[in-house]
Amino acid sequence: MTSTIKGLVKSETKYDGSDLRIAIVHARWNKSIIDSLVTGAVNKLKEAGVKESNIVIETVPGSFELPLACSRMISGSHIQVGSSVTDLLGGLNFGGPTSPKATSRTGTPAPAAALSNQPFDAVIAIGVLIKGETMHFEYICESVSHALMKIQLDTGVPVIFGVLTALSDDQALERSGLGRNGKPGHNHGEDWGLAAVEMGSHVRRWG
Ligand code: DLZ
Repeated sequence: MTSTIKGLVKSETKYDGSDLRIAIVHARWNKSIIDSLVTGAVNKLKEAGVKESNIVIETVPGSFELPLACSRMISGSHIQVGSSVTDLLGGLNFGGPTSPKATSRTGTPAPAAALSNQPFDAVIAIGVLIKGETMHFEYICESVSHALMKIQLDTGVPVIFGVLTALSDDQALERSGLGRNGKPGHNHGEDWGLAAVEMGSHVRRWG
């Protein structure tokens, strides 16, 4: 077996997400890869104890729109934005239209328990940028990564960098857990879910 020095070492601390409220903002470009990453992140959030009703999901067209959405999610977290993951389960329809109020998939109001005005402890920004023939990729990667860093430093709310910057479809497939050539790859969305719980817990402790 080959060993590698690269990658994230699992934390020795087990972080408890049961009191955390987490937002996921994801782009819809390259959606099959996005869906896998979002599912990975949600699975790890729930494994760490984050309640479904405290996971709010918002979508934007492309990665370029992620910073503004994250910023507004943080500043407006006292109002209802996005959809609670509770409403999206049973089909994991993460790409649906955003709604100003959490509503169920049948259009009826979500149960009161799904509504919270607790500020977000962390926001996970998820996008998949795949290099094409123009300079689009470089401009978007550069501006989005800088903007997301600025938002977390300006607000003090952790913004998890869930943007894959892939040079090929294969790289994106491998890093989303969808795999290539029969190998499953690693779903980086799982790491982002864990990072959100760890950073959200740290920030609460740091005050
Ligand atoms: C325009 C564009 C291109 C070419 N590629 C991607 C991509 O690979 N991943 C992604 O998330 N978004 C892409 N976009 C869309 C931009 O992010 C943005 O949505 C539009 O330029 C509108 O502002």
